[in-house]
Amino acid sequence: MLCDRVWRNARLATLAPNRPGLGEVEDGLVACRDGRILYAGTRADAPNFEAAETVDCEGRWITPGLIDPHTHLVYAGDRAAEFEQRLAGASYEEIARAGGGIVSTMRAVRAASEGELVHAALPRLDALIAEGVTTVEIKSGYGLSLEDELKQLRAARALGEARAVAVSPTFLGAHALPPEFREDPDAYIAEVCEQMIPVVAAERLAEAVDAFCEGVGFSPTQVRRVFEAARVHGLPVKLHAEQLSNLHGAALAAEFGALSADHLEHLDENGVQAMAAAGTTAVLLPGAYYFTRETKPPPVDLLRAHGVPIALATDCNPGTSPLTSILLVMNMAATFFRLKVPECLAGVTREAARALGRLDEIGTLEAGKRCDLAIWNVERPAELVYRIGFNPLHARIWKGQ
Ligand code: DI6
Ligand code: FE
Repeated sequence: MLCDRVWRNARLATLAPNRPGLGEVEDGLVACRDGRILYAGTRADAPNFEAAETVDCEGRWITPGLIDPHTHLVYAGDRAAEFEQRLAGASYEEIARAGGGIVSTMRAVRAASEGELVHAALPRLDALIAEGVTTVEIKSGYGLSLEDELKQLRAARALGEARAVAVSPTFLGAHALPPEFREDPDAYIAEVCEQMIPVVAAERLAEAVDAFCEGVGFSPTQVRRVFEAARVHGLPVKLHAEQLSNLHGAALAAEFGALSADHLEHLDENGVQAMAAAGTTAVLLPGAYYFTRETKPPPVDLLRAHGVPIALATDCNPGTSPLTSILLVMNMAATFFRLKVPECLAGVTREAARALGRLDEIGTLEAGKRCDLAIWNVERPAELVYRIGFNPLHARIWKGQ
């Protein structure tokens, strides 16, 4: 059988569903044609491939290319000074109320050009790529005006053109209240629903709509309006829910068939049940948990008991998770949230793909999917979760290259 490339003499963590654990294959082989996986499995069962190029993996492990399904990668400026204020005793909410927080990043983003946003975000994207990330979700939400939100989404798209990585852009206009709407938050929500979402949808600048459902963000009633507008324009939704308090955002998201509900430290069993019934993925963000010194972990046992898929992400953002290591995310999820090794690896591959609504395209090593691979210098997959601050990536393949 003709193909472009074969990776042989490899051990595979296929993450294929219906297989236990990591779907491991000893003496495995991956064949690629036209950027797609033609075959991934044992050498013994493989057809005879005639490949233009054959790569000997020398026994290394191959996983699906890693996926970061929740980031705010596109922003300008930094918030290191606020970090110092927090070290001096100020809380995240106090800083936000004093005009810092998300609004200070908004000012920096508004002042930046699209090109400057791309330039600022590239080192963060490159850090993720260096750890085997082949797909990254990127949210807007620091422009908070039509023009500036569009600029952020265009910068996200440009990042995907600048690097060999797939970008999945999300519109997060309802992230924070811009100061010009301080007296009338509902008028800002109207702007998001009536001015921004229609343009974002028409210009195909986002694949989904997100919101921040929180005391310092928007109320469930306001989020509902955003979700209704998204539905009218055919965009799936996801939600920052139950991060600092329980406003029952996850159940609201589930009511709209959300792709995911994210954070979830304060989620209760009703919310878990609603997510399970709707097929909504839980995206856990241990970087934000760590950086804000949260002490209440998300209800992982309940998520498991109800069969809610669990994904993991960096939440890379300047305020609560200045983190650009997906490997460290896995380690933190294991240490803080007690996820098992297969759950951690599935969380940044198969379940992350599910959270993006792209499981038919990426996230496992299965024939027909995009040939996105990460090849690792490890003896066992647990090393990818166990080590702290060490990157054993040997090679990263995107679309077969
Ligand atoms: N939750 C978060 O943790 C970030 N956004 C959100 O909705 C915080 C973003 C920031 O502080 O800049
Ligand atoms: Fe976030």
